[in-house]
Amino acid sequence: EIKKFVASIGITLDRFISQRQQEFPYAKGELSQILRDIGLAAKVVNKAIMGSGLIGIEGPAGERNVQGEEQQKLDVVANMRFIRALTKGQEVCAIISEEDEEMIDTGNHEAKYIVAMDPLDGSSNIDANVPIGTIFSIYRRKSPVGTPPTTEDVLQKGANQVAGGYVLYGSSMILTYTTGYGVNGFTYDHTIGEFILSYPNMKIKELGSIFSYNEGNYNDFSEGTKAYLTYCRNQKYTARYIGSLVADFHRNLLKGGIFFYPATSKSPNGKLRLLYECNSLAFVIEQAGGKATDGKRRILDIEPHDIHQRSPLIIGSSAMVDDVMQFIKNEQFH
Ligand code: P6P
Repeated sequence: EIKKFVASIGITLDRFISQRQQEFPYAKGELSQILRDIGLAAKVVNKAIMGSGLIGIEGPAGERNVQGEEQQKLDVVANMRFIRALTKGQEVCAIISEEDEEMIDTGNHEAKYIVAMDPLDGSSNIDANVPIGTIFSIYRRKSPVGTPPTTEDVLQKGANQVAGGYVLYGSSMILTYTTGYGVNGFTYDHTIGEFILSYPNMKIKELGSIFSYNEGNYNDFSEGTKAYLTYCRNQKYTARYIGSLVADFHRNLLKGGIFFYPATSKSPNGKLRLLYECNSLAFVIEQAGGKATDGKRRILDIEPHDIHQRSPLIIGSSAMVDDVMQFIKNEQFH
């Protein structure tokens, strides 16, 4: 076992995907190609991020994206890079991006897959040199191959994902994804320009001791949520919040913990996006043995009605998510 484990550590992303081909019985390499396209775009985006301080692309681009948020130049660069890589890879017929109001028809109408992505989440942190991330989900299209993609193709619940994951651009670049057969993390090795398997078969602790939320929203929280936060303090848990979803999520996945972004007065439906933030991370966390809910329902069961809809998100160690849900339930009886 040890020998196999040690041998598996040095494997590249490409080799890993090829070896795991049997996970996609119906695909003849298309899904593998999309994962490779994502890895390629991530390398290009990482290079842009590493150099952004020098070539002045970390400042606001002056435009605003569909969310009305100041669009940082790197957002634009990342969005364009992922769209270009996925379009050229020819395996994706439509893309949903946080940066684009409408669904993007790639023109690859023979392609069988859809990608929903946040090309660069946490971009307001870029100029503070805080880790940022790309979040993605991959679905099989519903409409017939050879026809233009439809809204029905992109408004699918998270449980339909064939793959989901994220890229973390931090002290190192890490690509973590699942295809429904466990979670694997790859660290980028600059010396050879490859992602190397560094976190095989990731599992989150059933009970962690980190809790992550924006304290500034505390007064907006429900009594049940507040009661749970008091419980965390009484348990002497550690409060950790970076304000960059992928960085907070990845730390909790590795160390055990819970992240939540409930509905607030400013974001009555929650702040995070269902299609390309909550669903992707919910798929990963469930495959790693954790849970993800909006406070009422399993995230992956939510039927989307709009490509940019938001959702409250409670995600992390299963025992901690169960505890929050218990506190929320108890609140209903008081
Ligand atoms: P707040 C970053 O802008 C982001 O979309 C996520 O990466 C992060 O988790 C969240 O917003 C932080 O939001 O309201 O706490 O600043």
